[in-house]
Amino acid sequence: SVSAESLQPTSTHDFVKTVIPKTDEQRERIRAAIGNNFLFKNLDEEQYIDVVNAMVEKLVVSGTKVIEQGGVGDYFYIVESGTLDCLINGSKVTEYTAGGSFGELALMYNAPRAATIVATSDSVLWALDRVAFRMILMENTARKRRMYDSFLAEVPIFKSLEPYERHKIADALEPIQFDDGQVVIKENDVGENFYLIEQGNAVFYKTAPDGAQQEVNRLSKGDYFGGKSRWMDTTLGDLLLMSLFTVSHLLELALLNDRPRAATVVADGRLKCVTLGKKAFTRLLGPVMDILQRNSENYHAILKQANQ
Ligand code: 1OR
Repeated sequence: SVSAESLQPTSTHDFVKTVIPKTDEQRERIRAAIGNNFLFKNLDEEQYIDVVNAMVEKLVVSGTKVIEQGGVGDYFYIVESGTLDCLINGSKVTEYTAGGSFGELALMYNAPRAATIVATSDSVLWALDRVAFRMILMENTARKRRMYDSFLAEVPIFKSLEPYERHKIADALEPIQFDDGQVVIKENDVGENFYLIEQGNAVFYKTAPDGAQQEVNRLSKGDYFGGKSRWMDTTLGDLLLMSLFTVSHLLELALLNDRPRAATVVADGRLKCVTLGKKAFTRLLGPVMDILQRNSENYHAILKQANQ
């Protein structure tokens, strides 16, 4: 089981900063690899430099076991290029491509490795040692996962996710707040974000033929919006219908069907949301597909919502 104690960050004075010399070209490649990863989003400049200094480049050939389930945690990995499979008890549960990361759990909880990670093509990885990970990345990651876990567990589309899958979504969420009367999205605008309401109320208005603003809906905690009018209806609706879709097909479809926002959304009182960008949502579609297959009751509920 997971003890709170294991989440105590390594204290600063125990920590001798690792500096592994790098060429400018390597630094640039690290920048590109971690630029696509949510866990690195909120680093200040010093933390960023510490991360880059501590990273070790690992070239692995296809077939290499990077992590073995049950083993001891030493490194956290970010994928620069290549592909890797993640297996639990011999069954594939997910895969990683450029910008993906894995191996944080054993470092966070002092637990055995929860899965095996094997390269399915020659890959370039950047590895961050246990001490640097705990020192720089762990606190933010753990806080965010804790903060959003019970909330995400109550949101219909995420309800039947495994806790670990919800943690990955928590990693990708960005908080955003609005004051009373502030416009969150505007009818006919083109926007990319999907919003989940964490606290407060949002009112939806549509412009009537005579130009008047008519209230058409009101949403509160746990409800979501923003995706429906533009790309999420496509992704969810079509995805649900064709579960064999690949992510790239979905993306194509979503882009072809780009539509402006269908309503204006205004904060009614203070409104706290978390937002998920299109890129993040797309990356998280894999698990969403699985959930839908796993839970056909949810499937129909979502389909209904998507078609409303
Ligand atoms: P680790 O340090 O335990 C294996 O080393 C890594 O596999 C683990 O950290 C995660 O980064 C990654 N459950 C646990 N670990 C997972 C999972 C996972 N997926 C990837 N890893 N589940 C699969 C979710 C799609 C949950 C299965 C119940």
